[in-house]
Amino acid sequence: MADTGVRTVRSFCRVCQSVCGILVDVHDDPAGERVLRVRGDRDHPVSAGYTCPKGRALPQLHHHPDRLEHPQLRVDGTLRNVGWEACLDDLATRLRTIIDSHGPQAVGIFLGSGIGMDAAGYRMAEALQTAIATPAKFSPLTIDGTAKPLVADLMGGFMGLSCRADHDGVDFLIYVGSNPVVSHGHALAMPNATGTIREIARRGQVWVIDPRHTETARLATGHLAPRPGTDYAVLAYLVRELLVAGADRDIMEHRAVDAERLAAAVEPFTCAHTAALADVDPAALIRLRDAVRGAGRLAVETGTGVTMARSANVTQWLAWALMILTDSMNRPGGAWFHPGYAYQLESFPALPISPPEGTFGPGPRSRPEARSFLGEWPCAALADEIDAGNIRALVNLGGGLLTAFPNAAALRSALDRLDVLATLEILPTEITAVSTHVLPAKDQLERADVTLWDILSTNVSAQYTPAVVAPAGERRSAWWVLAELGRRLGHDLCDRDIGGDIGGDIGGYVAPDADDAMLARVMGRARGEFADLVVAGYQEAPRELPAAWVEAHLDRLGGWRMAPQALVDQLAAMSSPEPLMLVPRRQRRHLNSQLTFLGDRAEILLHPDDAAMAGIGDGQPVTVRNRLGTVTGIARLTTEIRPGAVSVPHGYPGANVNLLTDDADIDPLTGMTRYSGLPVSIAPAQ
Ligand SMILES: Nc1nc2c(c(=O)[nH]1)N[C@H]1C(S)=C(S)[C@@H](COP(=O)(O)OP(=O)(O)OC[C@H]3O[C@@H](n4cnc5c(=O)[nH]c(N)nc54)[C@H](O)[C@@H]3O)O[C@H]1N2
Ligand SMILES: Nc1nc2c(c(=O)[nH]1)N[C@H]1C(S)=C(S)[C@@H](COP(=O)(O)OP(=O)(O)OC[C@H]3O[C@@H](n4cnc5c(=O)[nH]c(N)nc54)[C@H](O)[C@@H]3O)O[C@H]1N2
Ligand code: SF4
Ligand SMILES: [Mo]
Repeated sequence: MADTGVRTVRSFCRVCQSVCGILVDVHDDPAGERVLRVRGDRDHPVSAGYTCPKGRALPQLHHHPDRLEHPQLRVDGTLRNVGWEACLDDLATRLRTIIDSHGPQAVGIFLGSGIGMDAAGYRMAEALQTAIATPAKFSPLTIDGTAKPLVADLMGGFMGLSCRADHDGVDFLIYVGSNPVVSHGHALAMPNATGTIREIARRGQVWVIDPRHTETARLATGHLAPRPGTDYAVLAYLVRELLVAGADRDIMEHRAVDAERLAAAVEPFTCAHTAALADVDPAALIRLRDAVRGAGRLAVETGTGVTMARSANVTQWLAWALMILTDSMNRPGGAWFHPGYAYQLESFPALPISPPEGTFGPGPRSRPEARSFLGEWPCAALADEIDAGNIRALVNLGGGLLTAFPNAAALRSALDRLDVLATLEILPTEITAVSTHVLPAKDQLERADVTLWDILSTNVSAQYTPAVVAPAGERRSAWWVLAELGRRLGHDLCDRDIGGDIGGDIGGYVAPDADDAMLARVMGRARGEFADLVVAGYQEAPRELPAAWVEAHLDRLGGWRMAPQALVDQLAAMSSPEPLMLVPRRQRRHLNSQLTFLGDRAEILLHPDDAAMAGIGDGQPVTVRNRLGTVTGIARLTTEIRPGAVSVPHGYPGANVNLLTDDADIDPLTGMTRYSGLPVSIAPAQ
């Protein structure tokens, strides 16, 4: 190896939450390190050699010619390279002035997907937000899906119940509005989803409920294509039928409360009513019902097709109801609850039990109807809060904002009103272009890291990677940038608890390359020693199923709450779907607004009948329209999508679907934006 100058570093990919094990080949050239290649690590205990095109593109991302290298400050309308001192001094002075005259809530913080995969950076961002004491915290929670924690809270009395299929044992798996073959799972890490799903379909049944015959549906044993947003009806029908016959008696008697109210709520969902509402063949519904009745245990996995719809909460509720009624919760062959690796839920003497009406806090002043959920404000309220003059500075930590938030046109003009827009990024974006401060961060190959979202894993594990290469230019670790900003605002963040033990020895100033010291603190309360994780790269603890801590929690709860009133009310208020509705979808070679240079295009999938009615041909530009705006992409006519659904991907600055999404259209319980099931019209592009 030494003679070729090529070394191989074992790491893990942090483009998405599947955190595949990778081997990175680096050429140590006197002119600088060159990242040559990323390939799958066959010895990795979870991903076993799997990678996708996004992970394999890390060398291209790292060496992207536009990568940010220097802190920039807007002077007289132009971004200029200045050193860290000048940039951070200016930023801190301006934030201090804003806080002094308008209060801490005038500073908003967005913890975007970019910092979401940077463990020390993310924890330091939380510490900064706590130190500033601003309630104006935003994250992808309210633009991705709030239904999962909400339903965990309302039905299970604890938001931290993170439920997922027991892939090793499940013989009957239903996907609703998720396409893991492309996405690798929603709120669940599925490297090599294709292999996992094939295996389950071989030994049992996999059903996909999706308006599109997706890549995942192609591997499934059954597919149902209801009209967008009507999945709740299909699940309500299954729950209704199980309550008539097939529900587990023992569970009904000892582990479930309010079953009568659940039965009353789903009573209207007869086969005929459901078939008409969802526009599916009644015979297909009966086949699915019979399969469910015959299955014994099962698991239902939902994705963004569900969590972004108006019916998000009720659909998630009924998915859980189905798993509870079949005695699948906390059972092999059903679903399990992740206890956490960096934190350990089973070590709590008693998990807190939340009130039946849920847990919410006060929201932003400009949007009285929007509440805070999980300590965050709805992303959909950001533009209004800026327009109202309540938020005057925004710290954007690795976020796409305009391609991610609803009503991009309104947000764009709101951003122009800000006194301060500071963006921590690795590449220039349409947000850095309008920022007052641009803070260049190390990319994932330039920093050591651990798996922050270990609860999304399919097992109880953690990973560590060293930095693969040295950072170029003046790029710094996100945690260092935030700690230095905090220090200038009078907060010693390096001395704070950022997830682990308060390390006595690294308070005060910390060298910018002390990534490992920060990671040790992030992992301070973890199951294994950080020093051992550094050596091994991967640590795993046994998975307990059934888990005693879940049963103990249910004992204290008194059984699953089968019919939370808020959800019963939302179900009763559901209205009929519109004739033509926009639905979201992920594409293989980009992640949200990232990696669009790999060649994915804004292809809009249309059923040939819908296209013919609008006079649109295959491969022609099509304009999708509603009262807010238009988005234009290339039409692809295909019978893989059902009539009445228009599938539009997101993440393209030049074909931004968020010109159509409405920041006023939020879930009244949680503030989640509606991105799925928007009424639209289509026409050939002018
Ligand atoms: N209409 C519509 N809107 C949607 C969605 C949809 O389906 N439809 N999906 C929603 C979902 S699920 C989500 S999660 C959000 C995502 O929205 P965002 O959280 O805004 O995510 P990205 O667009 O991925 O932007 C991430 C940014 O981080 C930067 N970045 C990459 N690596 C690093 C790094 O190592 N450090 C730092 N500091 N930055 C880095 C990238 O360059 C990129 O600009 O969008 C939501 N918006
Ligand atoms: N390649 C790639 N991978 C990604 C991402 C990416 O951008 N690209 N993004 C990552 C992020 S941030 C997230 S949150 C996850 C999301 O992961 P998933 O939720 O699995 O996302 P999708 O692959 O878009 O699958 C959503 C499916 O819902 C369907 N759908 C739309 N509307 C409805 C509806 O009303 N009912 C039903 N039943 N189905 C509907 C769509 O047709 C689509 O097949 O993916 C992650 N992984
Ligand atoms: S699925 Fe792809 S993007 Fe996600 S971690 Fe694995 S290689 Fe990276
Ligand atoms: Mo997401």
